[in-house]
Amino acid sequence: MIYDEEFETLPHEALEALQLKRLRQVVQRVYHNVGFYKKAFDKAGVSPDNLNTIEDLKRFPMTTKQDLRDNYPFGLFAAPMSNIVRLHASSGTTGASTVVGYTRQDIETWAELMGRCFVAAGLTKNDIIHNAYGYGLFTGGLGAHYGAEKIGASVVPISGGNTKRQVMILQDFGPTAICCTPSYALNLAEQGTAMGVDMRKLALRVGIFGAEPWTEKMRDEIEKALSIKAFNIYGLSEIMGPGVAMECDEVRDGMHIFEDHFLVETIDPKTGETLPAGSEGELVFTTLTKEAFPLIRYRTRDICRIDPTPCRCGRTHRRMGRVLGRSDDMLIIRGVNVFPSQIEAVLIGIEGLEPHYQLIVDREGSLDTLEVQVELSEKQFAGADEIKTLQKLENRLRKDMKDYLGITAKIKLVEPKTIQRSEGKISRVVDKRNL
Ligand code: DLL
Repeated sequence: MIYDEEFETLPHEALEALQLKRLRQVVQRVYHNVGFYKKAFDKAGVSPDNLNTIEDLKRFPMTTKQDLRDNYPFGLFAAPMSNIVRLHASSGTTGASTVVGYTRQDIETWAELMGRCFVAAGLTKNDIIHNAYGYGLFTGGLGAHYGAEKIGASVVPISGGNTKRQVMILQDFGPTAICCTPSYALNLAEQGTAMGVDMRKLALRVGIFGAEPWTEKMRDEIEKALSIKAFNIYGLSEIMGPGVAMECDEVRDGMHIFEDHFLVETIDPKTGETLPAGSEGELVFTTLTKEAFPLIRYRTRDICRIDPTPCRCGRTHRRMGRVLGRSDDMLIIRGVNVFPSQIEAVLIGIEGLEPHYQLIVDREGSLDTLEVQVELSEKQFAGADEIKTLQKLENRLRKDMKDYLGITAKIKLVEPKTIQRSEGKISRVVDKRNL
């Protein structure tokens, strides 16, 4: 089933013509409404008037997460605050996190695109959707919510957490579809089973999972544990939230990027050069229809490959493969995005600790775990015979990590000079999850 037959199956030439038309509009819009872009385009010697083909976009500068931080919170908005009806922010970040705004029309577009995703997974107004993506500043909850209402389904806005209650609601309300992160789906299955519930006998038949990397092996596990068909959905707050790309029911091999709304390029993350179709590289998006927060050539840091071959389902939009990794050091722990530098900032604020640390990410059962190993200062170590003092320090660090970054971590204080020192490029992260 296809939600928007006309736009999702546009022949290539028509799609490109539409993209060019929209591209010109958005580039004009940012040039005239956002000081940052005017400056950046002028500096690069490009003008919205020189945009005659889509190829011409390559001469325009790229936008990075740092640019977003530098313009925190609203500096890149292209619409006046009076036209903005919603704000979201990327998860797990302190201070200069990424704030995104939406006009009423942006919310409508987003709901439409999420509607496309649900229909691509075979859902209709007869479905009940258990939406366990977090509601709040994170885009997952409300994004999926509006899409579910858009197709007329009944949505259960359960949000994240409170797993026992979720299991009860899954039994009592009989939802036919579930939305959450893949790791939470496994966690739910485990906890439900531990409660004595046969999780394969629920009414669930479809799951829509994203917001963090996962594998085909996890797909198999989830499908078996819940007896459902599992779909991959991709998105990021900066570009819109969930619903930038979605697998189709017919093939489930790659996610169709909604190319009438997002122009995608693949670049070499080291040189910034555009790569030929089908190569593995970093995805770069330009939003074509957003009003409040358009982005031109935004570097996602997500590494993946785009499959340009036609899909059996009839959609003409190209498909992106699974996200293979990131070109920066951002970690996604239980759906929360966090940079090691943010953890460092928390450590530095605590007396008695040194900024020598190592992060060990692992998976216990289906849940991501983070252990922070951090060195005590010499002075602290010398006077550390009091276990109570050390425990206090550990608790303080655990609490600060939770308060500032939104993540729960295991803390291990280690002796001075025991953490390996850099001999060039330091790797502070040991990721044992094998994703
Ligand atoms: O995670 C939006 C979302 C919500 C997508 C619900 C899907 C479902 P952010 O918090 O801004 O937004 O995180 C965006 O998450 O750049 C990827 O690195 C990663 N990511 C998102 N979807 C997938 C996926 C939401 N299907 C960052 N596979 C992105 C792998 C994903 N990684």
